[in-house]
Amino acid sequence: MQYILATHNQNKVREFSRMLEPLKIEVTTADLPEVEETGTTFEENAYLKASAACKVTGKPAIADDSGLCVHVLNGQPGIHSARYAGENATDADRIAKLLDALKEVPGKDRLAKFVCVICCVFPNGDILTSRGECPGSIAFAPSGADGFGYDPIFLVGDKTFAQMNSQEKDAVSHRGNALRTFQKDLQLYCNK
Ligand code: ITT
Repeated sequence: MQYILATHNQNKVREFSRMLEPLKIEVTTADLPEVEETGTTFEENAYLKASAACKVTGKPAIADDSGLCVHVLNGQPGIHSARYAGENATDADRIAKLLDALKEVPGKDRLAKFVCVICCVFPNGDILTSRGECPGSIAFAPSGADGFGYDPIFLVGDKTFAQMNSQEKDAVSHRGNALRTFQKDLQLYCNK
């Protein structure tokens, strides 16, 4: 069966493609309209994106809603991570804004987690939802050249996500954890 990967974020496409490869399911992108993310949770927004893509294409659709939750900022930017510094801002703008918000915060209080919720909606209305998290902390300055988004300032142990190679990131990341659960759920669903 062919699945539509309902995202406009090419970095997510790259991570999904490399992690879904062993699953032997055909995943493809499509030219999809932007969906307004009006939900108040990662779960609601992932469902909005997946259900809209399923409706447009008539195929099962997989969406990812993800973000960075900083404890001392009461979980912000959270579901607003993509637009934290405004509509047309760059990754560098978002990172600068977050580092500025934390400039008085000492290392021990810079705890954060990345969250990823994957939702798959089938044409018959069935829904699979998987959540993955990755605990870490926010660095004082960006380091590393790999990855995307907030990767240069998200520390797991002594390395940022942007200092890890793709296998290292996938092994611990929120998306890796969500995808491993999704993989098991999808297998169970398909064998029902
Ligand atoms: P789609 O909705 O089209 O999938 P998006 O980028 O708008 O793309 P989200 O609404 O889920 O997706 O926003 C997620 C944001 O959180 C993303 O733009 C990054 O800024 C950040 N983010 C998510 N996963 C990340 C990761 O693995 N590394 C770094 N930043 C990440």
